[in-house]
Amino acid sequence: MKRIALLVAIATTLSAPAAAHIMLQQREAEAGRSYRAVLTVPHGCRGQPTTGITVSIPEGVFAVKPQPKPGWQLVTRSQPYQRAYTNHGREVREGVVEISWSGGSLDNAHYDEFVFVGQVDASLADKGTVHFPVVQTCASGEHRWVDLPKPGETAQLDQPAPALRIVQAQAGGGHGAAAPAAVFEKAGIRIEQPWTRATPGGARVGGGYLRITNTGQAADRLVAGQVTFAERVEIHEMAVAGGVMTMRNLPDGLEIPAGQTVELKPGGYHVMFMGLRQPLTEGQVVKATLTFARAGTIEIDFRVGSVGGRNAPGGGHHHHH
Ligand SMILES: [Cu+2]
Repeated sequence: MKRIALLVAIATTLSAPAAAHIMLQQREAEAGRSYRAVLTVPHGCRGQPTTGITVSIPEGVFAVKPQPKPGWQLVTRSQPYQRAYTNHGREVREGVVEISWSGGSLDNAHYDEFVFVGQVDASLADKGTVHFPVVQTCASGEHRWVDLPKPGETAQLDQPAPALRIVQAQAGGGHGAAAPAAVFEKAGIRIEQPWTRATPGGARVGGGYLRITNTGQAADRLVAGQVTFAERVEIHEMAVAGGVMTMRNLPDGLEIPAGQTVELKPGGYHVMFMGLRQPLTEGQVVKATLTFARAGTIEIDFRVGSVGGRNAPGGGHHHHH
């Protein structure tokens, strides 16, 4: 029994090129950056030529574009994403989730590559690894490279889905571990003192506060935000309706008139972190991306103050008790 298994293993090793599985050539990608995926197809199905490759794109890899291949028909399937992503300052809500190259013929003795590009969302850094299941169709039969590892399982999978490890992007420029900035500026928009509150255990939402000044000549508009620690970011207004203080989502965002400052503070305008994925603790600094209609995206840091705090932590107004 053991001996047969060994012989099979040797035979497989001899008959197949170095990598017998369909894989990604580059198996590591940086969160928040673009990624060029090269699927390597080293063999057909039990001697049969490959006639089709279909790959599924995992959530969080967005703005995907396949590279056409001469001799192969290219078909993509698009659908809404589970959430909105930001690409070069633009919100992306739907896109390609499946790519098929078909109608070609790749001989079992030959090797080829199938290429697409996409954006790896920053939030995938928390996931560690994402998978791109592939169905390889042949003249007769198919290989389904769709097996996913179960948590804690290290056994070799029969037909593993191509895996991509997501790593934190290397900070460019060598900033070191400097204290977080309190002022962020870009294209006529100045953001000062972003802060939020520590959340008591189990809280599902949190508010973000900051001061936005439009130093430009034209009105701008805060239209969206994105953070890794919550499912989505909304722009809210507190208002009294029928004698009751309520929060209202501003679907068109918040206008920042030219030359003016708009304050987002408790009891007024604020950004709302919906669906917190983790509690916020006092003293922490959390990253966010705000999107403006004109200025585009601006990366900022929110300092986390105390539960129920009324002012930005570590600055602004000091109260003496
Ligand atoms: Cu709110």
